[in-house]
Amino acid sequence: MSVISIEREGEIAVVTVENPPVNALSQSLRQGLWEAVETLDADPSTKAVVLICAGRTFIAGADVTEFGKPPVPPHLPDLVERIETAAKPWCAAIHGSALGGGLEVALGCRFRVAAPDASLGLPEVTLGIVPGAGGTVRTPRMVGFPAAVDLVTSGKPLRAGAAQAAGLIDAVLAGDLRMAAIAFARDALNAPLPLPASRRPLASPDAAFWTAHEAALTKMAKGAIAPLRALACLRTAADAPFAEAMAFERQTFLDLRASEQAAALRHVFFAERAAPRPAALRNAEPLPLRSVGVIGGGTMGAGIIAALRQAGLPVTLIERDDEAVTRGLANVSGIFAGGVKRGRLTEDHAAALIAGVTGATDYAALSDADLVIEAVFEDISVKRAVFDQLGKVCRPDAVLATNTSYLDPRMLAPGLPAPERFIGLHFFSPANVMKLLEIIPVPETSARTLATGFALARLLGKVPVQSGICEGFIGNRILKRYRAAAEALVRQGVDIAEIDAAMRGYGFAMGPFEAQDLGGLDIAFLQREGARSAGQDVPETLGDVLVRAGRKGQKTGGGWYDYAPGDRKPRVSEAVAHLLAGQITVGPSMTRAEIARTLVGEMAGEGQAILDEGIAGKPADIDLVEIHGYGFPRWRGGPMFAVARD
Ligand code: 3H9
Repeated sequence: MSVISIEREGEIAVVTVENPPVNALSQSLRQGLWEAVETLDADPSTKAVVLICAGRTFIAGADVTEFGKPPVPPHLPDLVERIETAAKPWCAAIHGSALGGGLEVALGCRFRVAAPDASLGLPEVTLGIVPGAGGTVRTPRMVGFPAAVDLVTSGKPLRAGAAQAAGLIDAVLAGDLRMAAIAFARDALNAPLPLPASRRPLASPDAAFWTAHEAALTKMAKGAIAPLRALACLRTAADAPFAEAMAFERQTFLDLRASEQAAALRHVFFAERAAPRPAALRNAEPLPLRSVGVIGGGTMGAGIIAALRQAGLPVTLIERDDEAVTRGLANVSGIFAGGVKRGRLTEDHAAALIAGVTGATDYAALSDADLVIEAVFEDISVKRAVFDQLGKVCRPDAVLATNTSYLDPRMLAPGLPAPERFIGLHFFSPANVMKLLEIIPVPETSARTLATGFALARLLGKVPVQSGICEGFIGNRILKRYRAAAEALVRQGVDIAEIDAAMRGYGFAMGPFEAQDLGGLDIAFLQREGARSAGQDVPETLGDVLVRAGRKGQKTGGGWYDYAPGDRKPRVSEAVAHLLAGQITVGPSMTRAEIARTLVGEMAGEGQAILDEGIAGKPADIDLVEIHGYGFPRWRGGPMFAVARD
């Protein structure tokens, strides 16, 4: 089947691309488009060409599956140039997403029009590469350098309206895009043609512009190379003639395409796309989700409610008394108010979001909920009491979920009628921000309930990973080993600050000790104490020594570090050195690279144990957990990927 078809509407030819699922620029599509240009150039009855796509989107980019292979002609930069120099003007009619190579093809067209909900962008840096077909050279000629730098180095797309305001497209067209684009092209023939993108004049910024962007990007990229290389391409586009800038961009693209970082980011790209739809659930029909109940309006419950509301679901919050309901609703409002303050939400939108939350103290308010998520205190008897109530009031087909992070879900709902609808849904705090959702079936959980968990993740835009049952599930179990390994290094005489610096150097936003100071050392301490009082043999950790001395982290003015009042900057602590002195035996010194390699190796070691025990299904799941729940640098591909490539 041909990926290209051509139809005639009078003097306008319509070239339709049909290369499912996302019209990626495979070799056959590039070839097909090339031949379409040739055919239409030779056709005297055609005066202009509309390029449009079938299916859910415009061309979503180069075909990422071809990236591991040698490039086969026609190469994309040549195709874009061929379209740009066609004898007839081409007009890209964009719906869905015009991304990467898709936008580059559109930039080769003389005109670009888009449906109101279309988005346009150059996400190449998120794949560890730079645009490779003129994206860094043509874009600034259309929108100027400040906007081009944002588009190219952030990888974030623009919606059609913003793209038009920036000058990236000529018009936003409502209604039937094909008909509107044909009318647009016909009209355009009545006026002189605009210059092609490659021939438009440029306003080059001064050196200070580049220095400022370079400094900001170096800080933000935390070791990722593509954003800075993309900036270098843009700078070349400012300083060099068009052809030279194109050659520089192409070489950078080819170099990066073969890089470790690009391989890691491709691994994450495909893992993320596979995660929401596990093959094992292909035939399982999820329960439709129309309304959700949340038990508990504390930090976690409020975050979950905010996430549900942002996905458009009405939510009922249950708390134990009116005062707690008011507090819970205030917590949710606080999250939306934060969104307004940061400019992410309008006042009206925030008001509509909070209006969709109903507070209640009577569980009967959940009698028609499709899904209820319990987010109360981590205590078996408190949680059991919740599921006891839910078993009485909820529909027998309603899915009932626990958000426990450490308790064994099998212990939480004994005697629940229809236990096949019970499941663990482990959100990460703040639940409206963090992308990870661990999904934990118990032995009774049905495929339909499990599929509902995955459907919820898709609705919320989360990255779901199925976990078996073990202490801490996948993520917190690896975290425990990571922290223990970091403490082991301290016991061998490695400086706390050196370990944190090593992990920051590796690409984490924070090292393990800074992160504990921020989150508080007491939660894990209390868990260990709980296990000790239940008779388990839990050796004393260095963290325990600090908590017993009143050092619970930033909130007490000190943890692994000291903090000056009102200042979050960690300062090396004499007091900690003194407290831990008896536990440290100075061993051989380690470089930062050795420290990072040791700790990532420990994470991967725990990941392997988790795989061997069947707790996780595949290494990529562990990588997703670490990247989306624990700040593992995305461009390293996750601990399993990184260690396998080491
Ligand atoms: C580039 O263009 C470089 C150029 O500058 C230079 C070249 C010289 N290739 O996400 P979904 C598959 S770099 C191959 O679930 P949605 C995906 O794996 C590229 N396959 O759909 C999945 O497969 P399956 C720049 C791709 O509706 C299926 O399509 N472009 C590609 O939620 C559906 O994907 C990008 O980075 C691809 N490029 O979202 C765009 N893209 O069904 C990346 C997707 O077997 N793509 N697939 O699991 C996206 O952002 C989203 O897919 C999109 C649709 C928004 C388009």
